[in-house]
Amino acid sequence: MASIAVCPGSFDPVTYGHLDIIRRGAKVFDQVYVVVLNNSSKKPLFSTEERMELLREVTKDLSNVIVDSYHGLLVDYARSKNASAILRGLRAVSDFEYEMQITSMNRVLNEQIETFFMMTNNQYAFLSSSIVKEVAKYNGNVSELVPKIVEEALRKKFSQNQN
Ligand code: COD
Repeated sequence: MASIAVCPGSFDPVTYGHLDIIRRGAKVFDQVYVVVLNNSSKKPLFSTEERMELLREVTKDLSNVIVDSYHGLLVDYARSKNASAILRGLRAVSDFEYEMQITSMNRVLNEQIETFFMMTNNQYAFLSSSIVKEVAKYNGNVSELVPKIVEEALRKKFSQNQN
């Protein structure tokens, strides 16, 4: 039976930290659905379509990765794809409390789906979409943090927002 995982997130926008987790996940699972979901505590800068487009572009060399989006509960999406795993990344102790909360909630909602955590690559331990947006907003250099296409999308987005 094929192992199917869902890698959920806001991906607003995708960073090298996300990409590292997706790439490593794609080596472990037969199929990985990278799904853009709504995190009700965040107000996204990029539309769902824009986030998906960037994700598609930066994962195009990974034949077992499918980019998707969903409005609803993650566990419902996972069930609809016959996924048995949720893949998440962990950066620091500060991530732990939040991850424990959503993992426990997801288990209450569907106890058939296991959550797997991958430790961040040390290189990306400090990296988040929020930090990238903060730096890009003030014209800082984000070339080490995100792929070129994301860097360009950020530049475009912030120059539009200034007009
Ligand atoms: N290194 C390693 N991992 C990283 C890094 C990094 N530098 N940066 C981010 N990550 C990991 C995160 O830890 C996370 O696992 C993943 O990448 C995505 O991160 P984000 O920040 O883009 O996504 P989140 O945390 O905002 O995603 C939250 C969800 C959208 C998944 C969540 O809100 C959700 O499931 N929403 C749908 C509604 C639902 O089902 N709610 C019930 C659960 S409470």
